[in-house]
Amino acid sequence: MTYTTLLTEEQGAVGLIRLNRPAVLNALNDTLMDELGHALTAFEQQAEIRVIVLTGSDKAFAAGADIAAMRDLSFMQAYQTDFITRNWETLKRIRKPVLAAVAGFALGGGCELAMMCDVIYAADNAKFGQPEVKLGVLPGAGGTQRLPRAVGKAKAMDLCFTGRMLTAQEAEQAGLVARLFPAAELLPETLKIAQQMAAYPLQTLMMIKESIQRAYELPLQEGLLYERRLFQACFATHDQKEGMSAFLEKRPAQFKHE
Ligand code: DAK
Repeated sequence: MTYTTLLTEEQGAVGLIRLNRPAVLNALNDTLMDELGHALTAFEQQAEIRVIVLTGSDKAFAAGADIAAMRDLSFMQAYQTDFITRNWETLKRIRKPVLAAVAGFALGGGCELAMMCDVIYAADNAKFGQPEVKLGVLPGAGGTQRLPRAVGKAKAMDLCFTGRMLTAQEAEQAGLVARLFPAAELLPETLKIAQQMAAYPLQTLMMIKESIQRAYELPLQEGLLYERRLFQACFATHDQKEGMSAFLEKRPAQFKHE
């Protein structure tokens, strides 16, 4: 499928999606979000793909939702059409790991999109922020919910009240970003990490994702029980026998993702 706002490619078991609206710093409009949902779903359904990487350009991951497309909306249009909610939800339904590789601006909806991914790797020029207050709105795609969970209440309030940008270094220290790389190395390093993950059993990666996601939703005892049941389920897989046998036999594991 050819997209107008994205570039996609496959590198072995890794599916790479690049946001590609350079003239507007990858501002997120309806077409882009529709295409992103389509590309994510296609990789989700493709058995050979086990990890997905989402990135932008050197200058911007995404500078937010497209302000030109939003400005003239009435409340009734936004409400009745469920303004851009429908095509933002696809990412939440993806069960394979999705890694964000963020260089440059990740603002507003761009920051929220990165936070919807499972891990954020960032370039040292990355800038994160929720500047919606400057536009007379509040973050609308999870910024007030995911940001405090990632960086704590104090920084989240500070960022959302002032609209200031968090540097890459600050974002890493605050726990929003997992690892930082020099800008030129961001994508190669993220792809290397993705390949490393993709060599592990897909079903185990998916279970890890499901279980960590529940750490945000469930009381501790329920989360621990959920984790325990998934752990026990691993003993029904070929790859658990293979992984443990390979360790004991001092040889590399040959996982079959089953
Ligand atoms: N929308 C539309 N165009 C944008 C844009 C955006 N968010 N950001 C940048 N552009 C355009 C600029 O208008 C400019 O276009 P031309 O003038 O060349 O035609 C071009 O990209 C280059 O931008 P600049 O000339 O401004 O570049 P600078 O390097 O000087 O500045 C900047 C970069 C990122 C600091 C600046 O462009 C900026 O402040 N951009 C706006 C950032 C922002 O306010 N983002 C938040 C938008 S509100 C929801 C889902 C999502 C959302 C809400 C609800 N639901 C699921 C319900 C999200 C809302 C938002 O994200």
